[in-house]
Formats: sequence, C-alpha cells, structure tokens
Amino acid sequence: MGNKSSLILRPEEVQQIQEETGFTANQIERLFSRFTSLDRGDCGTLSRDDFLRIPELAINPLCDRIVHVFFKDCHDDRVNFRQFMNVLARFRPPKANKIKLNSREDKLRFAFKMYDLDDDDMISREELLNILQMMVGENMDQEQLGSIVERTIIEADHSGTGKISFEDFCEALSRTDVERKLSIIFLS
Ligand SMILES: [Ca+2]
Repeated sequence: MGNKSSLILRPEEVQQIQEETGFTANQIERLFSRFTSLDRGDCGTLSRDDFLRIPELAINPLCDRIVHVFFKDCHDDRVNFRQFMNVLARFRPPKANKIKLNSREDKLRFAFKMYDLDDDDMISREELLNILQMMVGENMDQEQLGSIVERTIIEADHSGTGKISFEDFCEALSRTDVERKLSIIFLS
C-alpha cells in the first residue's frame, strides 16, 4: 500500500506550495484530493499513466508531449505532490498569479521543450513535422505539412543552421498570445 504518512498534507507543506505556486490554501486542498484520486497505488507519487488520466490533459492532442516535458527532470519517473503543483502552476492563465512559473518566457521554454524531443536545444525539421502531425491529425496531407515546415524553418531560422533555436522560436511567436494558448484551467 505504500507509505501512508506521505498522503497527509501538512500545514507547512501547504504554505510552501502556496509560496511556490501562488495557489490558495483552499485550491491546494482541492488539488490534493485530485492528486490522491489519481494516485492509484496510494504511494504519494504519480506515474506517467496517472498523468494521462487527467481529463484536461487527455483532451489535448499534445498530451503525450506535455507529460514528456514534465517527466524530463524526474529521475525515478514519479512526480510527488509538490512537483505536481509546480507543473499545474505552469499552466495557469497569466493573470491568475504573478509567480515566475507561468511567465511568458517560462511558457515559451516549456513549449520549446515539447518540440525539442532529442534535447539538443534546437528544433529540427523532423521535430517540427512531428508536432504538426500530432496537432492536425489526419486533416492535412504529408506534402502540405512538409511545405508548412519548410516555410516555417526558412522564416524562423536566423542562425542559418536549418533549425530553430530558442531565440528564433521566441521571435517567431512574438505576436502570438502564448500565455493564453498555453493555459489550462484545472479548477472551475
Ligand atoms: Ca532537437
């Protein structure tokens, strides 16, 4: 059954999470009960599969990629409640709070990592094509997608490498409402 003591939320933990994420104590309590309901093994941590059962994520075509970024920095492939809350904080709408986690730059960095599957800090043609395929599904043929990728790379690539750097990425999205597009409401 795992370690039951890890399933109790201590007041000092609530305060710490409040400071880190900007969620109120009440929201933290509610999200904790969601966390424990996702935690099938009652072990105080969530696996990738647990994450994929979050409805707000499951409906997103990029769900797998979002989860991939969350688990990138995890060593044992499990996320505890504090890490879980840090993750949710990144998806809060920008006006919800003024913490650093959901700033424009942070959201752009997160989005960039979703594209950059091999972690080389560049988005290649293949990586861009891959994401576009996930987003449009079967609605567009390969040739059309290929030409969108070519055009995007030509327009965005200012370093002449044939790939998109983080700086290129930010510039390409400078007129896009990234903050809103990368926000998910987890609490109604
Ligand atoms: Ca890459």
